[in-house]
Amino acid sequence: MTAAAEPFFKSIDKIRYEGPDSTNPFAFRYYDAKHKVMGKTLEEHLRFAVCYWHTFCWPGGDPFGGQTLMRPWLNAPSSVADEMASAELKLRAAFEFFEKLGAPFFCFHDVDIAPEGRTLAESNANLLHIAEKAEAEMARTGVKLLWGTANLFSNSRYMSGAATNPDPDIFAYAAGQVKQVMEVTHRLGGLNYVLWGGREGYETLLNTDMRREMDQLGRFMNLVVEHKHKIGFKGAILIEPKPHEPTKHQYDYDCANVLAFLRKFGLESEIKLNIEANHATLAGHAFEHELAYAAANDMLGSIDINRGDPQLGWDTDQFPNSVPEVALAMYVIYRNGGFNTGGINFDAKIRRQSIEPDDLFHAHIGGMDVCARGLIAAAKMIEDRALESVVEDRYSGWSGKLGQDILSGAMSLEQLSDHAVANNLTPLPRSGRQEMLENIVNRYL
Ligand code: XLS
Ligand code: CA
Ligand code: CA
Repeated sequence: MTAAAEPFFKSIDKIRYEGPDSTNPFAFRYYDAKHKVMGKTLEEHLRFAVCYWHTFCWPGGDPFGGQTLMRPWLNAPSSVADEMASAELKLRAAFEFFEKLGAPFFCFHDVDIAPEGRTLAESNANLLHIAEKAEAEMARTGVKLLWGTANLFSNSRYMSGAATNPDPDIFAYAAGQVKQVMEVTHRLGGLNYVLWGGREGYETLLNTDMRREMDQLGRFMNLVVEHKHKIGFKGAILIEPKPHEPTKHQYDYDCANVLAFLRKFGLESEIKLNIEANHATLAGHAFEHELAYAAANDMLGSIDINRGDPQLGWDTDQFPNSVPEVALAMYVIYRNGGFNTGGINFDAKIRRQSIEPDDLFHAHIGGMDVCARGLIAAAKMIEDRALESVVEDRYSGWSGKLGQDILSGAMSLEQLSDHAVANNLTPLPRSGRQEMLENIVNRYL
């Protein structure tokens, strides 16, 4: 065996389910992949994905300091051959990790898996080379691709946006990058293609033509959808809303904002949403609000379950660790039918002091266990109709004749007024029962 082919996570064996009483830190206590709730296994429901970028590419920096995480594939010498060798080393470590963790899916940006070249053609060739290796690793391990995406924000060419850039050459470069990554995603059997707005936003109106930038972005999204159909990619195209960071104002602020944008450009039946918990927080929403808004508009595609921090002001991308919070999100997702092409991606970073490779396992094991506990609690609430029956009763009037006539358009404003007067309507307020419902939820946690 050559040194390069040695396992990276040498001391770790396959992570197994050992039950709630286990004290083994390298075991699942709740995520029993084959356990069934609501007719499917936890594995089939949750569809966990590990993200390539934070888990294998992030060096541990924060706004005040640089690298803390030392990995053999980071800080590669600058020769092209060495960069490619590092990318291959990283790929092997990544698949070793997915396999040992038992994660069924992964997600990547182009620049996470392959080094950028000096030109688009070189970058495309690098990506294709690594994609071939990834294809072999996927066949070997059975790990699948939840989604691919193009990084249209790190390179300085994108400092003023990609599709919204004032320079059409940059729009063309971004189009070329997305074309290549979508084709690679298709080739790898990816289930979704994600577009996060990166730097599609602005810092100051003093140098920005907002109408023009929105039109550019609408054109870009239409081109992406056209190409999807052209190549026969059957997966879903997803947009990931985020209100700010890195730009002060992002054009894809939240679910409602993205839906309005899609409708303006005639794309609402072509694109769904990838909703991140942390971005909901940054937008001033609860995660479950964003999920419910998407579900109510048939726009729920996939989720990034990483959370923010109540005290820190930047996008901290932490692993989920609160069962009550996650259970409410799970309730909304599975009450609305769960995932189709989507799944639960950990777009999450370990903390920069968690410098041991083992820490990557602790983070993902904890996150998967929290999600499993949340889903098990939510499934029980759904099956018992614990909240549902109260909500149904609250709206029961709408199933009666008056409610149906209003919704069907059978009554005008005048007819409603006449109805209220003629029947001498004196409706009484009814309790919303919030505390009682909160107590019911707590019984399940
Ligand atoms: C950044 C985003 C990013 C997307 C993929 O805040 O969360 O990681 O998920 O480009
Ligand atoms: Ca994020
Ligand atoms: Ca994300």
